[in-house]
Amino acid sequence: QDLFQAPDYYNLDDLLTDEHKMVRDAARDWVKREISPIIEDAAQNAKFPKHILNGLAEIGAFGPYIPEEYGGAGLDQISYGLIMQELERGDSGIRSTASVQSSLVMYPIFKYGTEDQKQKYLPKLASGEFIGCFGLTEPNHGSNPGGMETKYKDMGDHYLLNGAKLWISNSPFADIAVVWAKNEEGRIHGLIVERGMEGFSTPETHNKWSLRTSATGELIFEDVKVPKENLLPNKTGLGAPLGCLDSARFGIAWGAIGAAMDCYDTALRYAKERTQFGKPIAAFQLQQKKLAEMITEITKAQLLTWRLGVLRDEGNATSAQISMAKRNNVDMALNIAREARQVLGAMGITGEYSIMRHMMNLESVITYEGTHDIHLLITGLDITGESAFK
Ligand code: TGC
Ligand code: FAD
Repeated sequence: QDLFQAPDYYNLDDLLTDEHKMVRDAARDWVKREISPIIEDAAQNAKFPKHILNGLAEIGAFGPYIPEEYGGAGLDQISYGLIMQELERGDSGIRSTASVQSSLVMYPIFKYGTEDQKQKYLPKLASGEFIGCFGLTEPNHGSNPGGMETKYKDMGDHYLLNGAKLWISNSPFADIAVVWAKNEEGRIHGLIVERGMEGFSTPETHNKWSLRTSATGELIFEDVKVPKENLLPNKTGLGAPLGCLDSARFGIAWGAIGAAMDCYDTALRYAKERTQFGKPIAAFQLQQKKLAEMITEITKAQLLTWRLGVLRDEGNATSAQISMAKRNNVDMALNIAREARQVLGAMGITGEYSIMRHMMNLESVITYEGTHDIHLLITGLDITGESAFK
């Protein structure tokens, strides 16, 4: 039975509208009903639970902020954040599937695509009939995607695509891939590649100790003929994929709070129930210090993301502000997972509790969408005006 109770130490619910709370509670109930009972088994067996795709679509997790005319839920950014928070409370891999679909596949088609592309793909992505993936990272270019080697050539009536992408969430079963590649002048463009195109394959990456409920793989392009109408025409250059990352990083900043909340709630309940030396371990100062620091950090992160959500809804959030929230909140969640695991002693390493799974998942979350180091450098650049990347 899922006993999770969301901490709200500063009455942050007062800052939410009725719609926010309704959307959040629907996602929370769905996670309790559909994710909690199956997630440990899925993680132990490293299997993405495909049967949940319809449910994710029903709670509006695919394209929450995409307008209803394209099948999206037409919600604001705070609602999007709250859905990601609830999903990641269940598992980072489930949130990953939803953030890739929403921010890395639907968002670029919505923002940079033609009307025909929007009509063709968005409703099917919103309903979960199509699953998408996003190919930016390459074997030789992770933190520095601008160095990408994947390229396409104009062949007159089609483009010819060659190259490879690595570490791509959802790739093994995705119906479409939004792929970033350079043209003959070295300018980056987005292309929609469909499963079944000749020369396109998506081998799965096995033996991950992290994000085991999410399928990760490669995208390999060997002379793939891509129809010209599959090019996203309305934004080019590295700023195009980075714009999608802003949206996904925003969702991750909220998602990480969900994972942290689950670790804290589990550790608090355990500490009250577990007795040693004739007392509940919650009565010992060292355990109280851990728990007190956890709720403090969660509360700070909640305030940060709420404010960021307001800024984003106003259209005023900068990329650097989003980067700071992603870095801070994922780091916070990982530290809480490590501390919470210790509160549970040996029980903390088992699959009876969610903490170790969150902890392992968060090792991916602190790496993807820009590593912790890269996000420190983004803030460094923003406040000093000096780029320390190169
Ligand atoms: P730089 O010269 O700074 O910028 C190139 C152009 O991009 C513009 N720009 C942005 N535009 C929109 N949003 C942003 N966040 C932007 N940041 C920069 C910039 O203005 C410039 O435009 P223009 O018009 O002047 O050309 O680029 P750089 O090569 O120095 O790189 C900067 C750096 C290192 C910050 C960037 O490359 C970076 O963020 N690297 C990290 C890579 C990364 O995050 N990869 C993520 C891959 S996807 C993924 O991990 C999905 S996991 C999904 C899941 O399962 O949840
Ligand atoms: P590298 O870039 O090789 O970095 C290695 C180390 O060097 C890191 O510690 C990094 O911080 C450090 N470093 C690099 N540059 C600097 C610098 N300038 N200064 C200081 N330190 C530096 N990508 C996609 O495109 N789509 C996806 O769907 C996707 N899903 C993913 C799913 C999972 C489970 C994982 C683990 C990754 C996924 N990624 C995806 C890839 C992810 O975005 C990259 O792993 C990430 O950007 C880091 O790249 P890298 O692994 O090549 O590390």
